[in-house]
Amino acid sequence: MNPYSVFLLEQPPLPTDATMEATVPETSPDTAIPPGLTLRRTLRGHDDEITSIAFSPDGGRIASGSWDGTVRVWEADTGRQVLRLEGHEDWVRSVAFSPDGGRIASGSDDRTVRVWEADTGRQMARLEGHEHLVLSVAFSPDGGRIASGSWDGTVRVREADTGRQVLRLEGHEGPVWGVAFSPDGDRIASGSVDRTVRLWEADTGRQVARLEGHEGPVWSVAFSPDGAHLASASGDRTVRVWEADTGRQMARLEGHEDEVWSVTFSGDGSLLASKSKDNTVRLWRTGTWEVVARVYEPTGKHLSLSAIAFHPSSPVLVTLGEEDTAIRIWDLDLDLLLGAPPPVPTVHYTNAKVILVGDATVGKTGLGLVLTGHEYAPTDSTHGRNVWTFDSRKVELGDGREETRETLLWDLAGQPGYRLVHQLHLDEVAVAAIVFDARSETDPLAGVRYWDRALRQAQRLQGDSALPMKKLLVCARADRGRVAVSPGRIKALVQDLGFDAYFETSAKEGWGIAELAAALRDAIDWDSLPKVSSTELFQTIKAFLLDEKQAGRLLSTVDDLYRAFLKSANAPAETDDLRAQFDTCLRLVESRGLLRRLSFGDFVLLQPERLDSYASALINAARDEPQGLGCIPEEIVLEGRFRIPKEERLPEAQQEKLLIIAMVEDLLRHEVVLREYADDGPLFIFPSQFTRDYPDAPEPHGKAVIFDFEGPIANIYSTLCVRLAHSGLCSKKELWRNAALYTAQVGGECGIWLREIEEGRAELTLFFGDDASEETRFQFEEYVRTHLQRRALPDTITRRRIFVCPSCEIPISDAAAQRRREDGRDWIACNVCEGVRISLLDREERVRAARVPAIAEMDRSADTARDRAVAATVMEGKEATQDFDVFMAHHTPDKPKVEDIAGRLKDRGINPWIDKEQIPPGRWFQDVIQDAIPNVESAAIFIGDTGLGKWEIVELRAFISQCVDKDMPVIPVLLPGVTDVPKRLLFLKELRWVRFESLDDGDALDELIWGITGEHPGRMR
Ligand SMILES: Nc1nc2c(ncn2[C@@H]2O[C@H](COP(=O)(O)OP(=O)(O)OP(=O)(O)O)[C@@H](O)[C@H]2O)c(=O)[nH]1
Ligand SMILES: [Mg+2]
Repeated sequence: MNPYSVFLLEQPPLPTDATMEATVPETSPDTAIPPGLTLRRTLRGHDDEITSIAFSPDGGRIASGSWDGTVRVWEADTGRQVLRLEGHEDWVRSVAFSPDGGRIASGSDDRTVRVWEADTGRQMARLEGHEHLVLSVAFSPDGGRIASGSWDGTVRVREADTGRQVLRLEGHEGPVWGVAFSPDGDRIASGSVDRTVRLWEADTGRQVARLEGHEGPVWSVAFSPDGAHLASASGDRTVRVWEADTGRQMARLEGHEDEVWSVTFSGDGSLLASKSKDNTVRLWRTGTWEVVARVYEPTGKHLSLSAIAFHPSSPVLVTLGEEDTAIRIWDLDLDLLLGAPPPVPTVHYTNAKVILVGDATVGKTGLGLVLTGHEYAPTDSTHGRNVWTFDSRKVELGDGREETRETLLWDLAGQPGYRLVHQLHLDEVAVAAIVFDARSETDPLAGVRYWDRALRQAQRLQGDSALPMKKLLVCARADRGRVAVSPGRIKALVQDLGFDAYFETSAKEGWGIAELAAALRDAIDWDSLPKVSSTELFQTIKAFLLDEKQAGRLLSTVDDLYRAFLKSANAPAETDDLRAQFDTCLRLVESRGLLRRLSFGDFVLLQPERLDSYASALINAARDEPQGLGCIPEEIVLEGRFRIPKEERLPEAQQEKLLIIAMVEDLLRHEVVLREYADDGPLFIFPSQFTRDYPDAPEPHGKAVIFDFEGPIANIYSTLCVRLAHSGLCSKKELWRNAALYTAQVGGECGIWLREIEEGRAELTLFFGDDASEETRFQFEEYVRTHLQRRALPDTITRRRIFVCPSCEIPISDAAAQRRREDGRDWIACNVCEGVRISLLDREERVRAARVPAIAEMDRSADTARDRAVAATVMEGKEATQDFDVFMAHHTPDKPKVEDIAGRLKDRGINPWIDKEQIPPGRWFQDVIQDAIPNVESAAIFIGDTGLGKWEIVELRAFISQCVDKDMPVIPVLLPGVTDVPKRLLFLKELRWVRFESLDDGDALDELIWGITGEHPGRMR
């Protein structure tokens, strides 16, 4: 969603009165009113676009909020405007009726929620407290409370009468755009830019579930009337339907061709309506999730996130019409909508992902081949991964519908270098087969535990919406001789790790293959997997993309791919929407891991597994670094001067460069690597690939706390090293394979030492220099603990405090310390040193000024450092592909300021076109623009206190109209010192502008980035 996109201003005239009659769109099959809907009435009156509408509980009235700052109340029957609620000092974004119809709540950019008497329009309350825009409001079903979601990332729950805040729901990592109460009032759902939906206990504010799955911001959430389901609308162009109890994702609705802005259920639960930026409202039949109607409703310039509403009890729908300036009331013919076959056929499918994991050379690829119907053939070690179709069939659903069930088999390379990388591919797995080699000379079962833990950890990261996963244990290459492990040990392992079954196989001889294939098939619980509703066109595009992939196409621009699609055998005739549909499909296929859009140059990588092979080669190269420091200069990396198996190397240098940049971006994003400046330029450091051992182990001086945990150790350790280095609490001093030493900003040393106890289980010892303050120790430990809680298996983490005599450094036994503490003593005498008392106080007890640990701050600082490193890499890609994001138009005297902002944009990975916009003497401004326009995605017009210089109004208008033709956002930017758009440029006010209070105004920069990319940075400050 880009709030800055220009849809108006096709011609230069100054803005006119918004109440004008809108032109009736020409009727084409796309814009015609679909059968089953009758337009009853259109309500007009707001002075600007409408953002939100709500029906009163008796269906008699409609409330609407608008950019004009007012809430209006209308009689549904007559269309008469009965009230105009004034008081908000900024745009109104959301409205809600109380369940008894007596009150209306509204949320606004003025950071308040107001409560109004619905009959008289009297303002009853003004609820303050949110630290930023209020984006959504909802009444509890008993009318006693109001929940509001805000840009500040919180949901606040307040008493509707007194305004007293009763709960503050914290957890989202970005603005909260959607909030809803469950019909029984027990739960609150919220959706955020952080891509999650969360469920909270309405009484206590406890977060009960985190629903993961969306790949874009969540703009709106709605419960079904029976409370069983929850729907969410997202910038990823899908609607998802979740089981409200369990958080399981039930359905994924594809079809919209742009961001989906709002969802709501009809009063009887039979329909779900969704509104999208693609200028349509779609009605879906619940349960079967078929589109039963598609209404053409072009949107306005701005976001409208609660812009559809059903009558609570009658078949009536209201939408926003005339580019969000009017309210349209529709009568629905439910018999027709629900009874007749849908006008556009919906394609139903379900995907299942089956993975083969295990150590290198255990026989995964051999199995993969024969399981997918290929002949057995000897294979080399895999680089990256293979993805095969294991099974694809159509199933009758009984009600005339048919579903395609497709199972993909992923064979992940097992070499150690991939362990870090594969952790990223273990999501949404329905069945995992962990493979081991019967005849391994060492311990054949060693890798099994590792992969089991890695899978469990990946499940955990997917929150409460993780799929239930079945696990099979598979012994491969059994033809090579008797299994070197006793049946008893295998049985114990199967029980211990909760495998669903055990198989002995030989791909070569075909032993056990049919049984394993049948077991894999049976293990898929199709009903538990999200059902996808999609369109035939999307299926055609997807099939084309997969064909291109199969044919070995590697890297292509979206344009080239699209052109190839148009020429392909099954391509439909080109329409205005086809390109948008194609782009949407690219995203949908990407979300299955089958291709990757690069963050620069409009490129699509059709073989994303190539990223894995390069990543693994790089990780190995770092490990082989002669000094054992796990690092490698950026320059060498970007030029591909590290060892890669010959058959894996891309033949073409330019393509390789782009691939490497994308690969580094991934590694930085996942914090597998640190980017640091050394004397001779930036370096990449892989903490997990250090080979040097920590010399002071096993007894580092100042041992204080030991954590014991299970999980993917290399990942946990390297991300901890990376994040601590960027936490702002301390800076990195030295790294070893198994230890890291930091210096706290306020002085004092802190260290971690890792000891692997067995595969997947480790001990992490924290130690401190004598000069480390209590507060530093406390925060350091808190940070490590939080990190482990996030990344290790939570029920495996234990903590032990070590008490050491300050004089002789001999530790006190755990039992002794515990006994003393149980006896109520906070000290113990040293056994060795006469008269020395050892304090037994721990953690908070020792920190006198018990300040809340600044974990959130440290986290933010680590996130920022990561994002900067990622941005620097993305900029490399943008430079290599001459990919500019924004044309920075400005007047020469403002250049220093504009350059300053340009620099800040670069730090965030946005590539500005700044050096080329200088208008050489004698050249028409128009010509320069002509050069720039094809190369940029958006334009920012900087207005300083000296005005616009050469920017003459006519030219500016011409420029803007060109942007309109290209559907390119234009963002007027007011530089510091300018408080308003100058009079003679008043027409710029039609556009949404950004104002910098000072050059380091972070909010303004976020807004500008939002305008440029269409994606809100989603971060709160
Ligand atoms: N005797 C015998 N050899 C096999 C069988 N399956 C695979 N192999 C051979 O064993 C070696 C390793 O097998 P792969 O399937 O490539 O091993 P992998 O688990 O995919 O290993 P990575 O790709 O490195 O993770 C290869 O030389 C295969 O040809 C089998 O059933 N019997
Ligand atoms: Mg293999």
